[in-house]
Amino acid sequence: MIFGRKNGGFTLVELLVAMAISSIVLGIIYATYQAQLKSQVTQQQVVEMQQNARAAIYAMEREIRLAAYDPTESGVPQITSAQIGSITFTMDIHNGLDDDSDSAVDEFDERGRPNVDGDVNDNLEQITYRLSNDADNDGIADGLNCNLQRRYWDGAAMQSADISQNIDALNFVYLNQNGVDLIDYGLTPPSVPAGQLANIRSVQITTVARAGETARYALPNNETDDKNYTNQQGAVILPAQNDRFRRIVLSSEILCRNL
Ligand SMILES: [Ca+2]
Ligand SMILES: [Ca+2]
Ligand SMILES: [Ca+2]
Ligand SMILES: [Ca+2]
Repeated sequence: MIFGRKNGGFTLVELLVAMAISSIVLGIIYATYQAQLKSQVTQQQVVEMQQNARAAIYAMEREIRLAAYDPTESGVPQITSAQIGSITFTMDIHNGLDDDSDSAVDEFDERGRPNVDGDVNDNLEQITYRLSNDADNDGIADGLNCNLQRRYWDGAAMQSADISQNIDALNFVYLNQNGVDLIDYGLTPPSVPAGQLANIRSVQITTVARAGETARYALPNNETDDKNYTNQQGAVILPAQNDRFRRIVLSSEILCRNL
């Protein structure tokens, strides 16, 4: 006879079995919870990476479309530098004057038209897009800590702001009216020769963005990123990194209306 039965309680064996079962059940619940949490975090990372990459492209699209904007036909605004990993351009969108003497520069006249003056020395009239960590200017990040950087003239000094994080590659292709790539790939860094800058009619931008910069953001199941990322011309702009990060490539072509 088993001692426990006499008291209507549990035997030691029954208790052990019950404990084992409940720990298995708890284990399954925990594993399911962990898996769900992980897939949720992953989805969130992917969404963040996509939003981040789109924001980068959108910001550049909007502003590069204005490159060389020259409402007074002064001939001054232009693309001043067209490299594989950066672009610098000017435009005449302000005159920097305080017309009504209220100590604030007036960006528009009384009829709502932009106040322009045929020069490119006013606020936001000179812009550069480049990577924040790319000393050799090849459009490939020199390390994991690399963002899309916008440099701008504020009317008195150059300023810079990082507008999109974790950008591994930023690639420009400059096309003439026949769709021919104007970059001389023999130059260091590859760029459009000065004499060809005025022939640029459209710009293709391609970015490769990465999700996160620590192992926490790694791909599942020991996967590695062995993809070569290419631009619209089929050229490799970021060779396979063979690390454990997730990446996305986005590309856009901008017609420069003012060129
Ligand atoms: Ca001015
Ligand atoms: Ca004013
Ligand atoms: Ca101006
Ligand atoms: Ca580089």
